Amino acid sequence: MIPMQTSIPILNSSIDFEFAVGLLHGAAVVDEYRTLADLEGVFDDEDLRSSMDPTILVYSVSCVFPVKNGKEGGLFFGTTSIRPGTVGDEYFMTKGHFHSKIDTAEFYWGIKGEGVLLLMNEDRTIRAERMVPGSLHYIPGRTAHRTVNVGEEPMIFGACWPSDAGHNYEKIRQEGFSARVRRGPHGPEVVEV
Ligand code: PAN
Ligand code: ZN
Repeated sequence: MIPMQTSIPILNSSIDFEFAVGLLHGAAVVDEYRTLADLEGVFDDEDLRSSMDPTILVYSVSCVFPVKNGKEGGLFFGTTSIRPGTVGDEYFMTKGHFHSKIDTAEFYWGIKGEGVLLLMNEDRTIRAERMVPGSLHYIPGRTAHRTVNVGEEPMIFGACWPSDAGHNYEKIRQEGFSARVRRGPHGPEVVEV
């Protein structure tokens, strides 16, 4: 099969997007990496996390920012790859955030692997959506979002969000999510806390 590839001319340089695998290539692509060292307080068993190899990669994000951060009316685009793994029985996951401009929404879609998307309202009611290749997820405004890799391979998903959304990590750092995703005897379990 010929891989689907799209070229987006952007900021006077071209970006190639390999849709089937979510890979972005080009001078304007910004890559960020989150290792266990960057995830203090994210997992329930903080003592275990801090005793593990801090260089272990948990997830990476490749983004394109066609307009200035904070500008109204533009869109940002990124793919996230969460490696397989656990801290104790809790699966590797993203930090998670509300958007700073809290009413702004976002689309996610599954590209590879198996995941769980946790969606939490401001009143801390939570729901979970299963992420698989081809699944589509609308994250409404005022909703914190975190993704969890519950499979044995990297879990890759795409995201598109408004360029003025911003990321509020602080509220989640202080209050956490009201559910955790753990490896249970019969597979992943979403456990309310
Ligand atoms: C995504 C996330 C990405 C990494 O692009 O930023 O998956 O998750 P954290 O930002 O929570 O570390 C997104 O939701 N953008 O708004
Ligand atoms: Zn977001």
